[in-house]
Amino acid sequence: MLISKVEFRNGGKALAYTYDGALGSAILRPSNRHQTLADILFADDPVKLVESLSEPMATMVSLEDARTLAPIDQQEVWAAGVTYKRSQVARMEESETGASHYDRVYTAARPEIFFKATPHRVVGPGQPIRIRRDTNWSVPEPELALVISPRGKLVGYTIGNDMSARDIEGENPLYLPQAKVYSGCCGLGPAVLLATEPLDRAGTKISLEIVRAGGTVFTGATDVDQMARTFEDLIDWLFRDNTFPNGVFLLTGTGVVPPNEFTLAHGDVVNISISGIGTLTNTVIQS
Ligand code: DO4
Ligand code: MG
Repeated sequence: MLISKVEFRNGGKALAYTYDGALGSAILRPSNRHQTLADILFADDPVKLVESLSEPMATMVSLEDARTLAPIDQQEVWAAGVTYKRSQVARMEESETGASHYDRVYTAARPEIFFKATPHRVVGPGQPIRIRRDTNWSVPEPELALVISPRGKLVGYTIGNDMSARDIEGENPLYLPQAKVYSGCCGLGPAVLLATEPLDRAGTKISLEIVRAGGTVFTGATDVDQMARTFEDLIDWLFRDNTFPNGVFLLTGTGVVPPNEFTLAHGDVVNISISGIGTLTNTVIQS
């Protein structure tokens, strides 16, 4: 079951769900206790709750007139890094001074985990995603994002784009927060897939397509099984000496990196698809 946030032309917002695509989408009736995405996602049994709040099939609402928003309310977004071999190799190539840090963290017990975004820095499907004004080498990072409850329970998955300025990070690893955290630096959406059963890691494909002036200039793909860490391990480290009263999103690292001569440009369209979740599409701006 997929849960999304939608906005109608008249500005009204609602939560919606989709069952396997086949049944179409339905709007969730808000109740006094269930208004936000967190109210649904962090409930004891989200599927049962959604079923109890959903309009009967006969009154299903068409979502054609609605636009999908990023599936986030008050949560912070964090990110894990160098969890795929491809990311380790790319980072070692780009780094002028810090290559061995990436090498070591790939195999260390403690993963790299960094703060990525607050909700106001996150863009949803169809919204412009930004490259920094002071970078000449930026890439999107297509990542599986975990949705985690305040108690540290994995409740769902969505698509994340961990936009990165490779020249800034490469100049000095201490510049990582500037390479990663800025206005419009993170894409999320289009929907949260509820984690009702363990994810089929080998069968979950993450693909990236970058389109420029109508033509594809890069495609790449990986599957979640290429990730060197388990979700449980990453969540365990994230929650050490940290609390997340509103829950948290955790991007799990990239396994797809365009070649070193490639940089995103203003006007590019980034499509990130993950099996079972959908496609997150954003146009890139640099302004
Ligand atoms: O080490 C820097 C960031 C790594 C990252 O974002 C990734 O591997 O996805
Ligand atoms: Mg990343």
